[in-house]
Amino acid sequence: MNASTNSNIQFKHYLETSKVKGLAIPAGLQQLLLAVADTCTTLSHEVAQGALIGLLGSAGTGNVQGEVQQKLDIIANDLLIEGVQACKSLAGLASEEMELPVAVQGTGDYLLLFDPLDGSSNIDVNVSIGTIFSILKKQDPTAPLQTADFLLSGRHQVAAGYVVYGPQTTMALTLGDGVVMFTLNKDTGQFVLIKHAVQISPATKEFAINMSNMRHWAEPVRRYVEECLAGVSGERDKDFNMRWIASMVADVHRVLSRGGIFMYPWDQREPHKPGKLRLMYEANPMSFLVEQAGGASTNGEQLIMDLQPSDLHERVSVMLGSKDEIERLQRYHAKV
Ligand code: AHM
Ligand code: MG
Repeated sequence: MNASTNSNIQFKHYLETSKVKGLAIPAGLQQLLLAVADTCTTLSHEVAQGALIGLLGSAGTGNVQGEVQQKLDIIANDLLIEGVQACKSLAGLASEEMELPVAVQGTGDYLLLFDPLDGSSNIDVNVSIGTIFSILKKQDPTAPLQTADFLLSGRHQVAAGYVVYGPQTTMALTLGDGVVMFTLNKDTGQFVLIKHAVQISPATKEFAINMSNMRHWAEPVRRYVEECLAGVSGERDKDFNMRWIASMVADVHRVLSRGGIFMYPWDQREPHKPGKLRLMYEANPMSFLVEQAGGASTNGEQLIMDLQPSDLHERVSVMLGSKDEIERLQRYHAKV
C-alpha cells in the first residue's frame, strides 16, 4: 500500500460531515488532513514491518538539531513530503528533520509542520512511536513562502494531531472544537472513529518525567516531583504513580486516554537552551490537543500556546495534562 493509493473513505466521510463550531470544515483543510491520514496509514505499515524490510537502525546522518537520524526518521519524513506535496491547498511544509521549509506547488494557504517520527530512540526496541502534525494558515497567501510565515503562536493552529504507532495505530485530532480519536483498521486500511469529545480529568495521580534528569531540574519542578514521590506521607493527599515511555506521542496519548501529566522541563545541562522538545513540531500541536481536551500546557511561566516563536526549530520547556496539577506547577514557578 502506498500513500497515493490509500483512501481513508471513512475518515473522508467524517471530515465531510463534521462541523467545527457549527461550520463545515473547509475543503482545502479536508484535503490536507486526508493526505496526512493516508500517509500515516502507509507509515504504520512500514513501521510494523521494521527489520523485515531493513528499516531499523541508524541512517548514519544527522538532522538540523545535530541528532543522529534513524532510517525510519528519514523514510517518515520523505513519505510525508511525498504524501502531501500534491495537495492544492498547501503552501508549504516544515519538518523537525529539515533545516528549511519547503514550498510546494499548491496555490493554497495552509502550512503543515511535523515531527515525522517522534520517539526515535524507541524505533529499534519495538516501543510505541508516532507522527505529530500542526496546521497553520499563511497570513499573506500571495507572498512567496518564507520561514517567517511559520513563526505563529500555537493559538494560530487550525488543526493539530498525532498518530501513535503502538499495539494499535491511533490518531488524535483537533480542529479547535474538541478532540476526536480514530484507530486504523489494518485489514481495511481505514481510520475508524473510536472516541469523540475526549476529556482529560482535572485531577490525576500519575506523572511522566525522565527521572534520571532530576539533579538538573529547576527548583519548582524538583519540588513538585518530590511532593508526588512523598505522596500522603508529605504535602499531598494522594500517592502518585509514574510512567515514562520516552516517546512524547505515546506519553501524551496516555494523558489524553486516562489523565495524568507529562513533563520535559528545562534543565541545567544546557542552561542556554529553553528545553529539549521543539515548540513548533511537538509542544504546540500537543498543547492544542490537551487544551481542547480540557487540560493545560505551560512552560512554567506562560501557556505554551501563547508563546511567540522566533525560530522554526525553537525548543521549549513543556509541562502538560491534567489542569489541577499544571496549575500547581504554575504556582510553584510563580514563587521563584
Ligand atoms: P525525538 O523527536 O528526536 O524522538 O525526541 C523527542 C523525544 C520525545 O518523544 C520524548 O518525550 C523525549 O524525546 C525522550 O527524551 P529522553 O530520551 O531524554 O527521555
Ligand atoms: Mg519528537
